Amino acid sequence: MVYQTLKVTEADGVATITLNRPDIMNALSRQMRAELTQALRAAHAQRCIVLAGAGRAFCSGQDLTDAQALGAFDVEATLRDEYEPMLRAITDAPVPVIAAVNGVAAGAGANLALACDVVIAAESASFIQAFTRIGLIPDAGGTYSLPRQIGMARAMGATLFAEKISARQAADWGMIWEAVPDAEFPAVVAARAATLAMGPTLAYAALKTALRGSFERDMPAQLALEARLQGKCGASDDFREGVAAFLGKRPPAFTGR
Ligand code: T3D
Repeated sequence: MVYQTLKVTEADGVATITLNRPDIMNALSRQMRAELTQALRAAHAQRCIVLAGAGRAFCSGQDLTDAQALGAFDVEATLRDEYEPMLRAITDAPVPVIAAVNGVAAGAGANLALACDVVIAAESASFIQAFTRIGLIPDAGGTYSLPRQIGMARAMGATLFAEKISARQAADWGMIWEAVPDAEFPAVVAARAATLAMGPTLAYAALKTALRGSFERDMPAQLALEARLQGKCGASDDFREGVAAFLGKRPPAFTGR
């Protein structure tokens, strides 16, 4: 599949989707949202997905020239019909999705990254909840993910002041998994992706289901869900292989089944 706004590569079970409009910091146009949703869904067949940005930014959020050009822009419909399917293609992916944040992630670009399962940022990267700067509230899942990830006080401050949050601060707050030195960033992302692509994919899908909805369930419901999901994992080839590898003192060769 050829995309106008993305670069997509596949190797060794890893699909790398790169937002590719570097001249405007990979802003999300209508076309990019449609292509990204399609590319993410296609990548569900791989064993790990990496979402990255071309050039010096990860993503600057909504393409504001697109919004202006469209005139009477129906923001509610855009969020419902274009942003939600794109974000659900990440959260509902049956494989881990890594956001490789190479540079600034602003507005919906920040929340696109935060929707991913693991966020790895270069130390020079930053996150900006830019919405109130232009008279909007955080969207693209920001009002859902931020209080859960960094707590209400920081979510309030980050969105009201709309200040730049460094990658290091984001990691210290628990907003992202890790901030790594710029020189090591590509190698760390590649190594993390390779680890996940060789992992027990079935268990990864189950743990995403268990963790992602856990704030909405009480303890008994969560225990029941864990038992049901673990029942599936316990019947998998990967569980048998994991135990055999442990007892045989060798690395496991997971197949994702
Ligand atoms: O509308 C709806 O559907 C609702 C949904 C809203 C979701 C949202 O995401 S709202 C928030 C939208 N995003 C922003 O408000 C961020 C706007 N961008 C910036 O604040 C800054 O560009 C950055 C902090 C991201 C980077 O700053 P800097 O100084 O490193 O770069 P720059 O010079 O500002 O940007 C470089 C170019 O990219 C520049 O174009 P030029 O002057 O070289 O021709 C700039 O206009 C362009 N650009 C950056 N962000 C966007 C953009 N063009 C269109 N849309 C953008 N979001």
